[in-house]
Amino acid sequence: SSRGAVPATQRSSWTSFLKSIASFSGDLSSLTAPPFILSPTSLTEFPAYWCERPDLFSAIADAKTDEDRSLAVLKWFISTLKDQYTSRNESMGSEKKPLNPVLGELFYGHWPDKNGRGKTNLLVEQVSHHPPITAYYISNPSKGLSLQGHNAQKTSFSGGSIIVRQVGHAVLTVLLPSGDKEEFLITLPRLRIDGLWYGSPYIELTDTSYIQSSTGWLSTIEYKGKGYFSGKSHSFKAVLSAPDGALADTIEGTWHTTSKNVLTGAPFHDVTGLKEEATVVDVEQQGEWESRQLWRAVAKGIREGDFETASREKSKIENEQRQRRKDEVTAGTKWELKHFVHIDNDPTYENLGKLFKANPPTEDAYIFQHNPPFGELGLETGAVKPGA
Ligand code: HCR
Repeated sequence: SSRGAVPATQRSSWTSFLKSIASFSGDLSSLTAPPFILSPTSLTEFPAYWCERPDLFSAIADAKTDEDRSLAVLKWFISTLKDQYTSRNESMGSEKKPLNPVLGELFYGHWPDKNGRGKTNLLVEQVSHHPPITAYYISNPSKGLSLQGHNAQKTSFSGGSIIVRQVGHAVLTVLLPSGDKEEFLITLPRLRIDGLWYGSPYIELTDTSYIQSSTGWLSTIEYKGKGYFSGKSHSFKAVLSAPDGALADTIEGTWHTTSKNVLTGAPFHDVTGLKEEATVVDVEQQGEWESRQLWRAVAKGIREGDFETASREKSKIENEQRQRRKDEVTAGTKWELKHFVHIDNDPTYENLGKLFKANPPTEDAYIFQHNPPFGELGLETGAVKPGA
């Protein structure tokens, strides 16, 4: 059968790559893939997808009731999915294999204040290399909003697809005008990567994810592909339930386009409009640990089709990392995280997770440290250099 998207010269290497994923489960990032499937972007850039519609994020702060706030959070969350899971297909033709971040890699950005929405800051740190774990802190201080989370993946292979279970969660904190704070525990959907045989991978979301508010309101989001609900790919159905468990709202649609409220028929989310990429300082101005500076030569090689250079530069980075780890063992020291502290059991996950019987019942977390110059208000990306 046709393997349309695989360049003729890379067919056998694509076949061996697929064989190696089939016989392997765990950390996909360590497998060598043929050039046509490589992306020049590191996974540390991905947390930006949480905020590429900054108006929807800031709107959370404007909701007046607990119910409206939970709906605003749901709307923002659903509206991030297109950017999180289909944007590589749009920008690069298919899902690609992102660069595997090194321990300590950093990514900073922001979305400027516009029309009173406030400035939104993005801070990302790679907190583990094997397995890859990425921690992030996104904040809109003028609106009293912050999102803290981390991401890791457990992968397996089934029926020709890669199944990715996302490990990690996010906590959204809203400072209310009353001075109280409301917290939302956000769990993440499961992914299936289809289209592998043809060399044009794309994501389908499956199973269920939750958004549990500390007020008791709960969104349960079910994901289905072709052949379910509406029969369309990227379908979802979200149910909002009140603290007493009563059904309050049902939303249905496709997460990469639009949805509507099933009870009232009112339009709910709409991501057919443009997204807004984070403002990031020019690579020339970035510090050596900042993602685009760190991967600069590799990314250039991939973009220009000079894969020899790309792979030589990648080996340089990897060898340097190995040497660092060896030196640490010799010196009896340990790599220090810059912005986060690791905790084994996240109390917010445990407490809010109980309300919807989260599985697993506990998870670890990386807690953002409000240290100057990267304390919330001092987070002026580009104005202060990391380590300065
Ligand atoms: C699975 C994946 C790396 C992880 C990516 C995550 C889950 C990261 C967190 C973001 O919030 C959302 C997200 C979106 C991506 O779809 C997902 C990536 C898709 C592919 C990549 C694999 C490690 C690479 C597999 C190689 C294939 C494409 C040949």
